[in-house]
Amino acid sequence: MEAVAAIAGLNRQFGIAGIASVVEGNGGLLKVRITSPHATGEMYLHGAQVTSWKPTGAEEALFLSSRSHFEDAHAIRGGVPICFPWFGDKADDAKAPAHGFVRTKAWQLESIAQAADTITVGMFTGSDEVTRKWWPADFRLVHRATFGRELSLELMVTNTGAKPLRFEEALHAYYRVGSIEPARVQGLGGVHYLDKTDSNRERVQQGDIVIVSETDRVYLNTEAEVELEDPVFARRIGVDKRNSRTTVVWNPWIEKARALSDLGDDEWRQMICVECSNVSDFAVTLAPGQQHTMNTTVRVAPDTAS
Ligand code: TA6
Repeated sequence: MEAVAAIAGLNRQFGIAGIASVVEGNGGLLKVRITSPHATGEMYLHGAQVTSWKPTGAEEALFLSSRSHFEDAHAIRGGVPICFPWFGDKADDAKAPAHGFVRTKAWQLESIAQAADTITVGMFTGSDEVTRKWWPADFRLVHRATFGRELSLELMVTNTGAKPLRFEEALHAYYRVGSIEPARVQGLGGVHYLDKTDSNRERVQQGDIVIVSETDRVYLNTEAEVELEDPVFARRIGVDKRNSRTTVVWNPWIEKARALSDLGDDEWRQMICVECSNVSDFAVTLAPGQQHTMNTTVRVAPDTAS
């Protein structure tokens, strides 16, 4: 009964008839469902996580694991999880949750706005007694997702405390591919990267990225737009970004995929993560009251060449 009342209340306040509504999603978690002439999409309040974007006339662009958890304590495996305020393991606390704590937090709906061809959904969260246990700092986060022919995401961080704030962040996007083996990531040739499968050894990318084994790399000091070429789906996914100095590329391949309980054994073939981020030496520092916004825009285009 409570969920029904909460949903009704949120739809009265934010719903747009026939276009955007709050509904009960997997595991009873609430999500905003978008059905516009230009795209359909979904965004959960759990982690302010976009889990679907499908431009009209195109295939779903985001990968979502068939084995994902949809529970308070777990991150959703797929879509675009938000990593904040650290990336990967917390350097000084092995017990801390990987990729920070906001991807398992219940965010609040801030706004749903309709413009000519787009729908923008805004959600927010901030520091509280739980977050301060892991990270003694005060902050406010706003995540806005704009659904249309393109998908645009912006993550805005405000230092609401009295001390400088230093954090890492990533929009940990999972893109859906027809098959990973013939796929290629273009745009990072010549860029230095840290190879997390080889003790973070620093290397230089030679040409396109082709996935032939577990791949877990942090590309450094790059604001380059990348293109994901997917011959099986005969499409290209373009990802550009602003205020982001690192790009993470990840595919777990066979063994790592088997070790992940919330990923189907064979699903590594259908996904690749390309993550606009500010991690490692490119973590962001904000003075009290200061704000930082990282943006990414995703486009899907048929690949006439393949
Ligand atoms: O973004 C790549 C990465 O940091 C990998 O090291 C891998 O662990 C992946 O994220 C997934 O992390 P998760 O905590 O969601 O299992």
